[in-house]
Amino acid sequence: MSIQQKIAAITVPFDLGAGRRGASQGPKSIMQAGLIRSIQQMDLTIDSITDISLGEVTATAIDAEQDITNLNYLAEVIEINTRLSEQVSQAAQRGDFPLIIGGDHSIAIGTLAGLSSHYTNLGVIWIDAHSDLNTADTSPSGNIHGMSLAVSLGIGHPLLTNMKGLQPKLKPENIVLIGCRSLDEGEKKLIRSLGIKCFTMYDIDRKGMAHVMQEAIDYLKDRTDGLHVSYDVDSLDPNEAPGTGTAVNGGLHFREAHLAVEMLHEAGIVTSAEFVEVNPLLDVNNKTSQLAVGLISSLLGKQIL
Ligand code: 5AB
Ligand code: MN
Ligand code: MN
Ligand code: MN
Repeated sequence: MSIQQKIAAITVPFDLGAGRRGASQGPKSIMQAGLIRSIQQMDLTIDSITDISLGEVTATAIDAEQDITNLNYLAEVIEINTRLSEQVSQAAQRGDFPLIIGGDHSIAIGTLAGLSSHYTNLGVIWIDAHSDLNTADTSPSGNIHGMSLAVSLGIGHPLLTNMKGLQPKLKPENIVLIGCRSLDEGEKKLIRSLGIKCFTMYDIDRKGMAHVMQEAIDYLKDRTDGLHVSYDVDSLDPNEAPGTGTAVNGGLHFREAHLAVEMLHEAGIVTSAEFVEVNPLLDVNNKTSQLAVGLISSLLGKQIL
């Protein structure tokens, strides 16, 4: 983001895309951990804070659909994401920096739908233990938070992929995955067949986070005209981020997780971001909410010295 740019914070207290409840309390907990104070200390301006809540779900279009197996809470996921996509699109239109606070990762569907029409080559850095590239056919759970990146590529149920018309929202060559260590078979096939750039935990161990991030930045900076950071806190090791619903061992350490966003800030190419999957019900002493505040602040330019 540029220093003159204003932040449009959008909170999404939604967790029906996940298998366990609790991520809906993420935004409140992250706010209580001092997000706004931390942003203001950096002399950045918050233009607006908009809360997207789930209204009454009138599932008529979906009731008429026959083929909705293995898509848990499809109507609710569509409803929340449709609302979110409107707000994100308006923020981007105003020239603000959209900062989305989840909520489970299914909300990336609405974020990316809202961003896509503002860019011809939107890039995405997806920092996550998972790749969220399942479809109803490949998902072991039916939970839509494990499908959001596939949906944004135009792969999935039409009621999800058609959101805001234009589709697909992303091109596979404009995506970089970072931190993967739990991929389902269908996801592995898709990553290989589409040639999606993927830095697994093996690559991070082998090359180091600084090297991986530099490669990711160099790869994306020339081919994209906007860059969205989609940060799932389960990318971190469960010792660092216990408050998340789908924790996987062998994740990013505290400094690696921060270095990633520090380098993204320094590169000056990030145009929007979302932080998702904080579940305060599973947290220990608010550790994960505090971590999220630190990561968001670093992405927005907080420096150690
Ligand atoms: B998260 C799993 N691949 O599809 C599935 O946390 C987990 O947004 C998905 O990355 C985790 O259910 C989704 C097994
Ligand atoms: Mn995820
Ligand atoms: Mn994940
Ligand atoms: Mn998760």
